[in-house]
Amino acid sequence: RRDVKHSDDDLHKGGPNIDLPNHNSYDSKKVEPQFGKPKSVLQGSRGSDDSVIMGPTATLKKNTLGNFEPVIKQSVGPGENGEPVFHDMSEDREAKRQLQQYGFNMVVSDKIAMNRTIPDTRLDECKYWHYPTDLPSASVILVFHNEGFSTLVRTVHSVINTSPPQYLKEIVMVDDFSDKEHLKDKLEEYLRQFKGLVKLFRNSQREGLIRTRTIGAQHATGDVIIFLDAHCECNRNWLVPLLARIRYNRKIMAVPTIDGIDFNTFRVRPVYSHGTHYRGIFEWGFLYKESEVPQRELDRRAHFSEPYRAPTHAGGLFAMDRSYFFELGAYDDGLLIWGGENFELSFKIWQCGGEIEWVPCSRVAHVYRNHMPYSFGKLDTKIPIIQINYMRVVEVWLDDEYKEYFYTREPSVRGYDIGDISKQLAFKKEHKCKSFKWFMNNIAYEVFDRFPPPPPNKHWGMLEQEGSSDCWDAVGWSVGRNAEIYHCHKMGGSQLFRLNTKGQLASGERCLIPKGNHVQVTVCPTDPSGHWEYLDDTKQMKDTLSGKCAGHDANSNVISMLPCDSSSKLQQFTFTQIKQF
Ligand code: UD2
Ligand code: MN
Repeated sequence: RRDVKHSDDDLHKGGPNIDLPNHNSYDSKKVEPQFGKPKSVLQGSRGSDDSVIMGPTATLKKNTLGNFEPVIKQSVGPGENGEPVFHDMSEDREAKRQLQQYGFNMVVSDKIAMNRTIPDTRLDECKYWHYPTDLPSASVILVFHNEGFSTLVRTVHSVINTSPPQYLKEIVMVDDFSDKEHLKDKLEEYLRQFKGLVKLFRNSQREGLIRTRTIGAQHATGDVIIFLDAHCECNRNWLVPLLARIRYNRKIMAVPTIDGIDFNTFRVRPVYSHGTHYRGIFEWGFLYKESEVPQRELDRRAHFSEPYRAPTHAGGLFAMDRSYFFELGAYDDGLLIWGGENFELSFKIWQCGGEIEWVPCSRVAHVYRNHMPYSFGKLDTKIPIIQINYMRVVEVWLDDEYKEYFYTREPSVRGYDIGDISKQLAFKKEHKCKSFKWFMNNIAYEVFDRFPPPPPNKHWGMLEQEGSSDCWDAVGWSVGRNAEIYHCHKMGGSQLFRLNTKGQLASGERCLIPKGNHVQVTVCPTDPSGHWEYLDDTKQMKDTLSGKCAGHDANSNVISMLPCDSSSKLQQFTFTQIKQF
């Protein structure tokens, strides 16, 4: 067991509001650590699945003397402590305009101090961890495309204010070909105050966030790279717990817990209530999901606030050893603009010998936009680029049986030309990476409980009404709404349906279920079955439970459940497969 030492030399001056760490002013009587009895022996012992659990990265002590706990000086002002801020009535038009442009309310953001404090959302126990001081240095990488000014530079301030300077080597900013005026000279001038600690690079063409991150990593010089979105605020002592995990094992990707910043009020709120841990998983269309950490994983640890392993992560915020990132080939450079890169890196890490850990004591808040404000540029693809990205990941990292689950969930993209993946396949072979089955059985084992393998599709396509150009529509997949009938737009989306061999009718990740006299859009039940039957000869959609058939209400957009009448054109529908390419 390595000796954990700490010295007062590590003291440094933090930003205007936050001193990191102040060893002497802590009142230890105020908060008592919750020392649970360790459930199992820590420090490199072997768990039941024969893997090494938790390493000597930190020790839990009864005081915070000598660890990295900051003392926060509370300021007064709009948004302090993460309180919500509102704009005046007179600013309403401008606020709406900015919301439209950035996906968040820049009028409100502009009112909030660059160094505002946010609430400590960590578990109490987090204050008492003592970390080693011989930690790797970090380069924080911020890639951005047409971001708002105050949110972008507040991210920079926040990183500096909350990071012990001896570990923050630099902040690497990469501008992904923005065209907003405030991101040009004004930004460069603003960044001068940081005297070289913040480095700015610019792409000469739009690369998308994925390639831009790799570019940022190439410019970085720290031992560890940490990616953050360009609209984040870091919480107390967020950096050290991440670095400590990588110091213990350089093949660990360490992921902070992401709290939410409201896009309208910039209120900061913890993402989860205390007492439950979540981790990143996926469903078979590769929509990212978070789910309670299985007990089996929790039991590998001794203390509730310790890191735990996770199958994947949201994408934006994580720390990795820089050279390990490049040993893995960085991101697949065939991935376009946005989406799926989290799965690519995650599967590659797990299948090729690394680990992903979520670190509950490291928390960073992120503004979730209300909509995506930017376009994907002029890419000439016939299916959505996100699907192309998913297909690249699926074709490289999934075994055949699992690939089939994806194409069952997304039947209309099967066969699309996704470009060259030979480099990725060669990497997988050379590094003797494990199978997806291994990953599913050992790491992502709750995925099958939440999202069982989808039975094959019996029919899929648009559900087109006979003799018309009208189609079933799951209207934006809004849960609780009734499905309706609209002009067939042939773009897939919520007009693309699948009927599986077990009678479940679905569109995307939503299901359609007869409810009263209508057909309701619902969250799919875990069991992928239902009561729909498609009658090939009469072209009717029948509910075998009620014996009724679906029909277009002649005078409205409504789909009704009616007594079956095979002669009525209003009850005749065909599944028309959509070829988007
Ligand atoms: C989530 C991730 C994001 C990324 C994405 C999937 C979190 C909190 N966010 O979406 O990091 O993994 O899923 O790919 O996990 N940007 C560019 N060039 C572009 C587009 C975006 O540099 O062409 C920048 C953008 O300014 C921002 C970052 O990339 O700093 C992430 O973009 P986002 O905030 O729009 O993505 P988000 O949070 O919806
Ligand atoms: Mn974001």
